[in-house]
This record gives sequence, structure tokens and C-alpha cells, in this order.
Amino acid sequence: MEEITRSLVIGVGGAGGVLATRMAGTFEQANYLAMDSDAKALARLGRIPTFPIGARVTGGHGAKRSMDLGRLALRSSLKDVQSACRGHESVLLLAGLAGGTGSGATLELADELLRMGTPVGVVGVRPFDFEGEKARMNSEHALEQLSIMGLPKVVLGLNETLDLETSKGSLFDGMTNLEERAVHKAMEMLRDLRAATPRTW
Ligand SMILES: Nc1nc2c(ncn2[C@@H]2O[C@H](COP(=O)(O)OP(=O)(O)OP(=O)(O)O)[C@@H](O)[C@H]2O)c(=O)[nH]1
Ligand SMILES: [Mg+2]
Repeated sequence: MEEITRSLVIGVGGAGGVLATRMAGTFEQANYLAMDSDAKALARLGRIPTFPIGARVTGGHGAKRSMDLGRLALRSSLKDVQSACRGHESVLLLAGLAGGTGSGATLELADELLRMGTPVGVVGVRPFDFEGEKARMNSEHALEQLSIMGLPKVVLGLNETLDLETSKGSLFDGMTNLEERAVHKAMEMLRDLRAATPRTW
């Protein structure tokens, strides 16, 4: 009983997988999945189970910053995704919102979880300014849609790591710092989702 009512943390897309893997290293009281339309990116991760989506629509090569392709990737694997999510008391999504998968698949998955009646929250990462207009648009659109859905969300900006870089050290230090803060926020959100969920045991 305890096992099947655990929360599930899903890293969606490349950055999502990295964040979920990092979180699994510090927080053992959840189940984890790394979900991506990019087979190579999944193969680079260790530690947590991987879950390829959309092989038929992306050929396993990722959504290449296309939110529509990210949405399609999730929808084309919907049955498997539903099975993986079923039986968890809540689901937390971690994603880089600039990516095609990180934006599109995250939105589709959040929508599906709402339909399933599963409490869901999102911890998202905004892109660097230098990633360009497409990245910014994906991220802003995803945030807008998540707000319309009324989902709890926390967002951290990659640009903040540039400030840290100048004050404290390398970009790597800045990224590590951001990822640690994202994991911390994710743990807080899981606690909040848990507190808001009626217990069935
Ligand atoms: N913190 C962090 N951010 C990352 C990492 N890798 C990529 N990002 C950022 O995450 C955002 C989305 O990039 P990806 O995760 O590569 O994109 P994706 O979700 O895989 O989407 P597609 O590749 O387009 O299918 C961008 O702003 C990247 O800069 C990472 O390892 N750590
Ligand atoms: Mg990718």
C-alpha cells in the first residue's frame, strides 16, 4: 500500500531528466522517471528509470524545440504514460520550459494528470536570454498555459546563473546552484501536494 501511493517525480526532456536524476540522489521517498523524446539524452542519464516517448513522431531524436512536436510525442505514447502514472498519490513534473519536449510534453502530461484526477505540480526552468526568441516563447507560453490550468508551479531562471558566475565562480557552479535550488523547491512542492491530498489509507 505504502509503495503504490508514493509520489512520482517525472523529469520531462533533457533538463528535466538531469533535475530528476539530481533529486533522486537526495530524496529517496519518491519514485522517479526520466521521460524524453530523445533516446540519446535518456541514455546519458543514470540512476533513474528512463521512459522514451514519441519514437514514432520524433524518430527518437527529440522535439528540436518544437512545442507541437513535444505535445505530439506525449500524446502518441499516452497509454503507456497513463499506466506509468497510475497509482501515485501525486505527480511532480520537472522541465526546462524552453525545450520542445520540456514545454509541449509537460503541458500535455499535466493536462492528462488533471483529467486522471491526480494532483500535479511543476518545477520549471526558464531559458538563458542568449537561447533566443523560440526558447523564450516556448517558456512563456508554457507558463501561461500552466497558470490557466491553475497548477502549482515554481520557476527558476537560467539567467540568474550568469549573475552568480560573475560574483562567485564558473557557469558550472551557477548551474549546480540553480539545480540544487530547483530540487529544494521540488521537495517543498511534493510536501505541499501531499498535504493537500486526502489520505486513502
Ligand atoms: N539546469 C539545467 N538546464 C538545462 C540542462 N540542459 C538543458 N537545460 C536548459 O533547459 C532548457 C530546455 O532544453 P532541453 O531540456 O535540452 O530541451 P528538451 O526539453 O529536451 O526539448 P527538445 O530537445 O526540444 O525536445 C533550455 O533552456 C536549456 O538551456 C541541464 O542539464 N541543466
Ligand atoms: Mg532534448
